Amino acid sequence: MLRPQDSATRERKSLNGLWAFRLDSAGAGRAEGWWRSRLDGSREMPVPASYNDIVPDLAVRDHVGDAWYQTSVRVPRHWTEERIVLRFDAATHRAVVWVNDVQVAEHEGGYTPFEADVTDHVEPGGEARVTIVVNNELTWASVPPGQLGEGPDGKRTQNYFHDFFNYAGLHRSVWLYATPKTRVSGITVDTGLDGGTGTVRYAVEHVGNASVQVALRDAAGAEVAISEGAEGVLTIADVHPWAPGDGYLYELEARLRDADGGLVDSYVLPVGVRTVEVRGTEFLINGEPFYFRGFGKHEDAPIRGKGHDDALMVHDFELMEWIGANSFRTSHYPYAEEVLDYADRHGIVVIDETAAVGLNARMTMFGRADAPSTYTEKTVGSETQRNHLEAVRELVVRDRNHPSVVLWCIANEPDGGVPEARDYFAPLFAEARKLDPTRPVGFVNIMMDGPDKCVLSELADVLMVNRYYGWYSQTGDLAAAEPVLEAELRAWADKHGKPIIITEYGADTLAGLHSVVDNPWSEEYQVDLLDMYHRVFDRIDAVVGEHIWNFADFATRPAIIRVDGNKKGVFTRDRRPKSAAFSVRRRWRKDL
Ligand code: BDP
Repeated sequence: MLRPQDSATRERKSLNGLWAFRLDSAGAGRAEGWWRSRLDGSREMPVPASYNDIVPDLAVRDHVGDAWYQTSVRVPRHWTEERIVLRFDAATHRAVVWVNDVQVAEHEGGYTPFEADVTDHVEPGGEARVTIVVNNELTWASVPPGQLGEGPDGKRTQNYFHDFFNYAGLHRSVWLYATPKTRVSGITVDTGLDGGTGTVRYAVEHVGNASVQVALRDAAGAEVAISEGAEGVLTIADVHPWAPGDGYLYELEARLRDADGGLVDSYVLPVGVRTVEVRGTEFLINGEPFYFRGFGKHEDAPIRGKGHDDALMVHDFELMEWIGANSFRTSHYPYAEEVLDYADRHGIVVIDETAAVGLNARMTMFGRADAPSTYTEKTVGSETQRNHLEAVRELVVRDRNHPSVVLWCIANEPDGGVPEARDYFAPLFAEARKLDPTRPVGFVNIMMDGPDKCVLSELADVLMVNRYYGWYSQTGDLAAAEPVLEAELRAWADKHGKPIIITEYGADTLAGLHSVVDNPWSEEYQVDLLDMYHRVFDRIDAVVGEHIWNFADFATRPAIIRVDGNKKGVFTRDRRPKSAAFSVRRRWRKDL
């Protein structure tokens, strides 16, 4: 699905702003047809944003069920010959959309876009009512999973198995856009390097009768290659590769022409020419060993929750540059496409993750006698797997043209210690590889499934592991934690001979709490714990990356191990540095 853009033949109109909004715990709106008229009793709600923290009311913050958004849009009057499309960059976690009285779209999954051709339902020059019901319920079948329950007052309650707040709403932009009826409908590119020569293998899909021409321009706008036909290879002499720290982008323009040579459609795609390869225990970008320095992040901020915000995004990238990070993981869901565009332009490397977090009954219900096993038809079963497969597809299809993305992550900390895990995961790995044979595929391993236990690591090209020695075990005892960490990482290296990225390690830290002795929660303890991990990483050749958990403190639901959220950030939630930010910067910014 191509993103909306303004081009020689295309135009888009943002629907961002204040929408009418109404909660609907009882689910009455679907039966009563709330889309048929103006939303009664609504309040105003910003889009994009999570709705949860906008209103100072627990009933909004902890709402479970449907929430309705409505706006009206004036369709540009000159869109008379066009195909008109309504697109949501995300609606968390599922949605149904109406234009005026007609249902036009339905989508499952909170972090990938969807759209509807609404040409037949709107009038150029006229106004159209757009209504969307967004539902935030998580069940065993959804990705991520959760469990619905009932409180003593008969109210629906939501339990879930991931450690971040279940924000919901319209988190990303909404667009009305126009394309010609004969149009480019998809583009994929794979790039290669051979000495100083670069190649861009492309495939352009289109709808309607037209011939395809593809041109490639360099960053200065000079045309460097041109090709006729829907598929082909563009060759670039003296190529400027995309590389970590050097986000050099070419611009590929796909043009459709009619029989007289007239321009029918034009779509412009930024392209970075680079290669990715796993060889032995090395992770190679453009044939050079790459070492990941950075963070697991979240889309999370006060007030707006998971709503995309350009100011916050640019600030986060600036802080990452300040500290010397060269990469991050989109833990634990696909991020806004604006984030990947920025990473492309700035040479930041991305591990791109699906929303499959918390597929682990043993972990999440630890110690409970009634803990179900993870992979059953009543828990993570075939319906979950179908949704998960679709989540993998939507991620790869959405993001495969981004040079910044170098590795697909299918899930975070699933239960990988039981044989059923393989049956569940093997088709997901196969699908990712089928859709994109050019990138390695992995998943993130949980601490309790060590190298002798994990049955999934065989399937992965790269080992990604989250470890919390010195925090969740050996708490406060770094001297005890160090040898355990080292022994385990060595065991992984010996067993698989694959590159290892430590995708999470860290300590909850309350900014402003200081201690002269190793004292968990203090700023000094975070510094010391990270130092200890770094010493170990430097002793093991197979370790090719360190992603600290987390870039910044983030919201979680209330829990006795959480003080106003998860505090493992190197920055606070409002992006102030803790002491660790400076010590990490000294390690990562050797140039200073
Ligand atoms: C890991 C999870 C991450 C949590 C982290 C923690 O992958 O989402 O936030 O632990 O406990 O298990 O801080």
